[in-house]
Amino acid sequence: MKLAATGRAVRFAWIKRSGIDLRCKTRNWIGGGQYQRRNQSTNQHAPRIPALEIDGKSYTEDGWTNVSPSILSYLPRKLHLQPSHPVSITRQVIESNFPSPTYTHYNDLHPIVTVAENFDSLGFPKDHPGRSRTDTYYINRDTVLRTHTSAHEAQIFRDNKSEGYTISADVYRRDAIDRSHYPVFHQMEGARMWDRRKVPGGDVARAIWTDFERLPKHGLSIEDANPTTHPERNPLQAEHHSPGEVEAIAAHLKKSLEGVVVGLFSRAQKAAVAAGHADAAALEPLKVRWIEAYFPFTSPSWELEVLWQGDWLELLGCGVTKQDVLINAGVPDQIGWAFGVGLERVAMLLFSIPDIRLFWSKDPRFLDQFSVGENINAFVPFSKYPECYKDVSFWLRSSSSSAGGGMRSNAQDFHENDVMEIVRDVGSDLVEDVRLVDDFVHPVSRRKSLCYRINYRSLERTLRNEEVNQMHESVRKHLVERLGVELR
Ligand code: FA5
Ligand code: MG
Repeated sequence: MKLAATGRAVRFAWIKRSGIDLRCKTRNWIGGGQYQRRNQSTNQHAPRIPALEIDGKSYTEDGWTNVSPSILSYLPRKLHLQPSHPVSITRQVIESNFPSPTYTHYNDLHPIVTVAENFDSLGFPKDHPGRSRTDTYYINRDTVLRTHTSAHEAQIFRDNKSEGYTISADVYRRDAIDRSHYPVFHQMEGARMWDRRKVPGGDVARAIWTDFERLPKHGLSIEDANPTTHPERNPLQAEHHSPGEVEAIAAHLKKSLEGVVVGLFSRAQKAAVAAGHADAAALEPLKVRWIEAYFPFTSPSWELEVLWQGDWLELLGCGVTKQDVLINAGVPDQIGWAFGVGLERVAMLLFSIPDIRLFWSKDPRFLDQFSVGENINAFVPFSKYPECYKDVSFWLRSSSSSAGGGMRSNAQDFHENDVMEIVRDVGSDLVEDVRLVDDFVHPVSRRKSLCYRINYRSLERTLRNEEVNQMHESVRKHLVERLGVELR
């Protein structure tokens, strides 16, 4: 991969938002977030190492840095802590299934973590795609915006304050743009451990089954077609756990999470009936299923899906915590489970919120619809404003040029998330979705052409034509400048 020197000066912009200091440089971007400061040959100043200052801490920038000021501006929002925000209400309802003192609730852990915390401590292979700069926001080579709440697992296991915990937090991923994807969302992590040395008679499976019996019962029938472990697809950690121990952990994990889902949706259904808009779908019995999954830090692993508007929707991932994570965290005698649930995913179902961008709205017509209480009220859309589609077509460069110019969007290293990032930087929440609508390779030149359709639509007002045109022109300009593509 190449670095560009496009010859623009490095300037500093100061962004101050609700008590957080985001000192960011406007910089020369290249796709994938690579950039390089222009060499200052005038020698008026001593060479300065570029740095980002965030929350009073300074982070050295390097060739890995790909966070933008617009992404950093989300750090202070913390929707999971805003009273009466649907993300926060969802958090509180789920937390109530995991009461203290068994569970400690961590809700204010800082989003900037080390690569070691986010990936290494969890056993992510070095070539795992989650580590790539097309998927993850890097502050620098060693530091990222957490991509999941699991980034804090190892530290909390090490602190060992209670048998269980939940962590709720904002997480950041470079991703597609559509109604259910946003580069910032919120997760809740949960874990429950049992210490072999502390359970009666050292019989950890029996202790877990005893705790299992104490969990609230529910009458929901849940599809769970697979065996607890499968030698290839979902293996037992045979060197650490007996089959009986894993059966007990899996049963406790699944029943705990089924309790969460049943609790949440019975509230939503009650609310729908109370509001008088209980249509057939709202009253249908809830359909839930367990499927096998893979995570580097659990085995066996599962996902819980809910049937929603005719499709299976993934709500959470979970599994039996890898013993290596616990050994490395200095608690080798503990065994147990962990899960991670997407709070927006749950909130969208619960409150019938049709577009993930709405969570970030400061419009009182959105925010005033929700309050903390026994019941959950369905969101009443204020209006659907007109959409405005615009296409942009471009050629990727046919070959990489390592010298001079450093344009890097040849077909090999082009990544769609770079387009998404540019559109997001320019259009912010005024873009509803971005889709690839055409894709072909020229038969003679072998150059690749792509056409993306951008749907501009505000959730709060009708956009003016000229404002859409300006945004679209700016997207086109940035595609050329940052990705080195040739517009068609
Ligand atoms: C994880 O992030 C794991 N850390 C979960 C985990 C924790 C597994 C502990 C095992 C033990 P995943 O990438 O699937 O897994 O995300 C978890 C949940 O976050 C998903 O099930 C979904 O509900 C939500 N989620 C994931 N990506 C998005 C997105 N782009 N927008 C909204 N919600 C998302
Ligand atoms: Mg998943």
